This record gives sequence, structure tokens and C-alpha cells, in this order.
Amino acid sequence: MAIKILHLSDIHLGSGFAHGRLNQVTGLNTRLEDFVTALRTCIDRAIAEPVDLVLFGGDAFPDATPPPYVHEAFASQFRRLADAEIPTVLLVGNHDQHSQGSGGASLCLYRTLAVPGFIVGDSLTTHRLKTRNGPIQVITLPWLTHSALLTRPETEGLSLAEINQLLIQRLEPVLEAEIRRLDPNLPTVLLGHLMCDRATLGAERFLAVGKGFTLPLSLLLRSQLDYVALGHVHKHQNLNPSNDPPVIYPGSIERVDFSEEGETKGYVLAEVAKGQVTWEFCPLETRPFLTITLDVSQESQPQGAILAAIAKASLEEAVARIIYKLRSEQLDLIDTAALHGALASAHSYTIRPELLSQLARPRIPELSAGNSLDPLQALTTYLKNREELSDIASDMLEAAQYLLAGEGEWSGNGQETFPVAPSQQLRLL
Ligand SMILES: [Mn+2]
Repeated sequence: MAIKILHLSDIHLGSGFAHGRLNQVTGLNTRLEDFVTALRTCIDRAIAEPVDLVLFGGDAFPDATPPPYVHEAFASQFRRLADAEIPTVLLVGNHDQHSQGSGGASLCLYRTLAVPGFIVGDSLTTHRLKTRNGPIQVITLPWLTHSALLTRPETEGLSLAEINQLLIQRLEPVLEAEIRRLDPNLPTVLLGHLMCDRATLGAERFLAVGKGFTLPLSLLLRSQLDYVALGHVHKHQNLNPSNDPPVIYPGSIERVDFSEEGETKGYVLAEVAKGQVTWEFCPLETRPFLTITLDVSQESQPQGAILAAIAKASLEEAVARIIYKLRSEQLDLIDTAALHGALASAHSYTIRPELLSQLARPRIPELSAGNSLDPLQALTTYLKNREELSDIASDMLEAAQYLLAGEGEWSGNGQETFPVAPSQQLRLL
């Protein structure tokens, strides 16, 4: 008999408020409502199936101390699983931990309350669970910080890569001990909140609090495991396409920020028996994010070009942003009020003009750090790329040659000893 599992992760309830607006009826930020809707859809599915077990891969909230109304929104969804008598494992992610001390502060509440069927995974250990379709073993591997496995003197003077190596050395035997204690006849799942070295990154690389570490995929590819349920990476992916076992990030259930614009959000339904597994990704209907980028610096009618780009986009209900590049002389040609009007059908939007300035000009590839050019070659390359300096370029080169040859003394009021380039022109640099 296979055990049916719903695996979801990275809820981040209470984040992304800047992308929402106040719902006048409920008094809540619309992005909180979006996130709750996504969570409710997952729980609805778990109950409708019904599944035998729900695995949450960690990161319930943006931090360990969410405001009570956010916590309540989370609790009132998960409570439905307790009511439906569906066993649930809540794993502790990096966002659920206090930066000081140990344990998943925001989730330990559920253990303290002894919610029937709920387990909080805040340590590396194995749980034996009874489900409607038989027993299953779940190894919980919460987000590990340096301080969980190493003392300060041990890490002193080590590079981050060396610390990472040391952590893996410490973790391996502990995980090995858990694996050896497993009942070989029971279906087995590892539930981990971790960064795996093969994962493609999303927003979490910007969100990570503190320095986590990266585990090699090989550590998770164990024949004793039937399914590896991960959390932390927001982009859905299976790191082991041969599925022996599947190593799956379901990803976040809603877009935390614009870096997740192009990602499909969802959860995973899996059926796990000893030595046998099937799974499917179930997409959620989430609010679209939309970025419009354009460069109007060469347009004679920049306003018209921007409005045309907005008109082409499907803004309806989207969290939108428009980023347009222009020259400072064009600023007067932009009617910002009209842009606001054109964007009004979006759920929310931001307008970001970017001025093309000399400081922001693209770097010259030949001058990147990897190339070694002598100073004169470098200056020649630079001047070739700066049209506005063309009429003084030869003077500047000559001055540079003179300076490099050490033939002149450059003193504070050295104009009179400087033979070629007048100081005023040099200041243009
Ligand atoms: Mn995380």
C-alpha cells in the first residue's frame, strides 16, 4: 500500500507586502491574502484526496517572529489538517530560526501546544509515523547553521569553503547513524531544509539569513531513501531525474519577489511505498508578475514609446514594474501622471526611470580585471570608447607617455612644467 504525501515548502507568509495594497474590505494586505489563498489551495487538496501525510519543507514566515495576525493565518490553515487527522511534519527553515540560540522559534509553538498528529522537525532525527495507509519513517534535517555543528575555536582562521567542508564531515556520520537505524522494511523519506550543490537558485540567495552551507547531492542519493523532500530553493526542481530517489524542491507557493517572475509555483503530490515512488508537480494559480523594460534614450518621443510598451502588456491583476532608460535631457518629455494612468489596471506597480549617465555607462570588456594591459594600452582602449574625448585623445596619450617615462615632475602647481595637456582638459577625466 502506497502512502500518499503532499509536499509543500517555502510559504514565507507575510512577505512581499510592497507588491500588494490594502484590501479596504478585510483591512489586510492583498499579498498576504494571495499567499493565504495559495496555502489554502494546498491544504484543500490534502484534505480532498485525502493524503496520508503532509510534509512542509520549512520557511513558514519571513522571520522567526511574525506578527500575530500572520501567525494566525498560517495556523488556521494547518489546523484543518489536524481536524482532518492528517499527520503533518513542520520542518524548521532558516527563516524560522532565531539568529541567536537554537530551535525553530516560530514553529515550536505547535509542539508546545501538542497539536495532534503534528511534528516539528527542528533536529536531525528519525520520526516513525502511523498513517491511514501504514507506517512511514521521516528523517528530519532542519536548516543547520555553523554554530549547530562547530564551535568558534574550530572555525577560527578557516575560509568559508573550509568551514563548509568541515560541516559536511561533521554531518555525514550523524546522518549515517540515522540511516543505519532505519527499519529496512518501511517506506522512508528524508525531509530537509538545505542548499544542495546542484540546485538552480531563485530568490533565496538574496533572502538567506546568515551563512548557510551547501550539501553535495551525493549525500542524499541513498538507496535506503524512497523520496527526498526538500525546502529552501524557491524554484521547483528535481535534482535526481533518475528518481532513485527523487530529490525534490517543490519551490515556494507564491512569488516572494521579482526574481521569481518566470517561475511556475506549486506543490508536489507523491505516492511512496518501500522501493517504489511516483510523484507529480501540481501548479498553483498565482498572481502574475510582469516586468516591462525599455530603452528610450534614442527616442524622439520617449513618452509615446513608454505608453506603447505599457499598452502591449497584459497588466490585468499583475504585480507590474516598468524600468525605462533615458537621458537626463529627456526628463522634461516624460509625463509621469500619464504613466500612472496607463498602469492603473495593474494590481500594483512601480515606475523606475534609469538615467543614462557617464557613470552608468557599460564597462569596456577589454578593461575588465581579467585582462592585463599596460597602462598606455589601457588608456588607448579607454579613449577609443569615449567619443566625447576624441579631440583631446592624442594630447592625453602624449601626456601619459610623458608621465610614464618619468620625464616630468608633477607638482601641485605643475602647469608650467607640464608640456602637453592643459590641466583643464585633464580634469575632464
Ligand atoms: Mn530557506
